[in-house]
Amino acid sequence: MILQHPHRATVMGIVNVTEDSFSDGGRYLDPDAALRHARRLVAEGADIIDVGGESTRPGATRVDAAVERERVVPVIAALHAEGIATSVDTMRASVAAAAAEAGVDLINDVSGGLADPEMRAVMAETDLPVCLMHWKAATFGNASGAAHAPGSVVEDVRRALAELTAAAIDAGVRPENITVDPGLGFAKTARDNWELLHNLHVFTAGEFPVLVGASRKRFLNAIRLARGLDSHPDPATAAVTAIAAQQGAWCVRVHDVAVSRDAVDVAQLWNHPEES
Ligand code: PMM
Repeated sequence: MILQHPHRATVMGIVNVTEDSFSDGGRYLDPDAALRHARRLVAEGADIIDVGGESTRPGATRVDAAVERERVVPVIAALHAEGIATSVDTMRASVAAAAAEAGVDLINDVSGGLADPEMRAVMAETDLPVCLMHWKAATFGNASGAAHAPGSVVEDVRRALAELTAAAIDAGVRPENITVDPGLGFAKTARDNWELLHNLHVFTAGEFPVLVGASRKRFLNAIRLARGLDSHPDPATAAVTAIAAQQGAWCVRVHDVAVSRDAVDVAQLWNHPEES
């Protein structure tokens, strides 16, 4: 399941069933709206839909576990019934376990298994693919703040991901189920995010498939804002997608699937003209 296509990056479409996510908060809080949006993303070329019930944007506060579960489980169950692959974007073991019952295909934990002491056990018991994201935070309340000394972010993240993957394996997660994510925008400066992308090869050369989540993040919006233009980050996201796919990223997590699906298809054919 992790490798959807041997020569094309996987496209993960985002459905945030939240009030306040980075860019689509409040739009899909109603399960029917979330489902309609997910189906549209699949029609546009998404391979998997990432369903989240809790925002991590700077300034966000955590929601109750029960609220988070009630937001994501019905959407995951309905998509599963339609044969659509899903991931659950959660830091809570109980939500991940409920999502697994509902048929989820991947557990995406932005804390990399650190926020909830039970999470790694659930990852191991469900035997699902997992995404372990890097986020250096004391409380995992929200993604504000910068946590890296200048020039150290690539090595910081590389080392931290090595620790997260080792801890998951110690807890019984099979290495074949593990994917990693440098955590763009999570307690990182714009420079940190660009350093991580500049050094993406450091991560893609590692043992685990790499997910890149740059979509609509502030450091991308900044490109247009610096030119005095309104923020419209999806073409910039698609550019990141194309380069990340070209450099061997396993997956891109994006809001606007259509442009990023074009970008991964371009990267695929660029590398494998025989597949045209
Ligand atoms: N970013 C957000 C939420 N979940 N998961 C992974 N694996 N990687 C990310 O970069 C990531 C994530 C925040 O973005 P959103 O609020 O727009 O969903």
